[in-house]
Amino acid sequence: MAALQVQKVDDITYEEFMENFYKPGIPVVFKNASKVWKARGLFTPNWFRENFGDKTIEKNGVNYTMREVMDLVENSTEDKPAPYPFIFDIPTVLPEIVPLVTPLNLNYAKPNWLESKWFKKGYWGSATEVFIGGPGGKFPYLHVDYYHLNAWINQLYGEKQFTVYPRGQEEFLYPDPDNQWISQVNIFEPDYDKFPKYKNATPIHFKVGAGETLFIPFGTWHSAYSLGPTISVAFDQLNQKNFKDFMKDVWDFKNREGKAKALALYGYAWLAGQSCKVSRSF
Ligand SMILES: O=C(O)CCC(=O)C(=O)O
Ligand SMILES: [Fe+2]
Repeated sequence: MAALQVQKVDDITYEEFMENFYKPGIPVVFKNASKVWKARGLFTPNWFRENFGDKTIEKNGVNYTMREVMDLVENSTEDKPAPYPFIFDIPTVLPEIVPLVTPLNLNYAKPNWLESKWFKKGYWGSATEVFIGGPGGKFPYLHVDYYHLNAWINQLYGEKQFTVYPRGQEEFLYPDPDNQWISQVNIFEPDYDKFPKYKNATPIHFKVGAGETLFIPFGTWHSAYSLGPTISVAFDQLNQKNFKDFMKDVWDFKNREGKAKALALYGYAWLAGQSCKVSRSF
């Protein structure tokens, strides 16, 4: 029987996390995991304005400064929402905050081969990013994350509503035939004439507040809705458990760019995975 709610846990051990959530692939919210980050309690719209006000970001073809982004999300309303999400890539755009989100793994998201030198950040669908949004901001589609990576979403300011679906509901969710990772259903306003089987889907809605961390196991369909001005830090995880599915995606994605390229990159990723497995340091 699929879980119809997402549990919130406080101070569980790493072993408990692995047994009860990681291995069976069950989403969970940690109430306190990010207490090991200096970012917790520190990240606010004003803190970003004061420290990084001039950093710029492009969204839908428009350039914004951090200051403008914060003004937009603080003035956003459900009726007239600011664009969502604004994303700042941490390693390239905000490297100064890396020490504030260390250890990235929170002592739970390990092993993480994406932290090894073999899997350079920004490739293979992996990213470590700051997400900024305002009330009414909706993630544009229901989806599973590319490359079958696990996602870790750390809510550091404000509250977001997440929606996840128990595994095995693909047939109710109408993945786009050209892009299997994205659902054709607008879950915020489902068109049941077009997507009648969506009636059988059992979305699980829950809120994730400041200081909380959501673990989304690979292959879990999900989406998000910003309930107020929000700041979160998201990162991905890869290891032995999702490596086989990851490799299949590497093949499928890279094959679109030609067989020779796919072979070379597949070979590289396979070797990188073996190195991580053997070194056991991630
Ligand atoms: O926090 C959110 O808006 C969800 C982000 C997400 O699911 C993604 O970037 O893949
Ligand atoms: Fe996602």
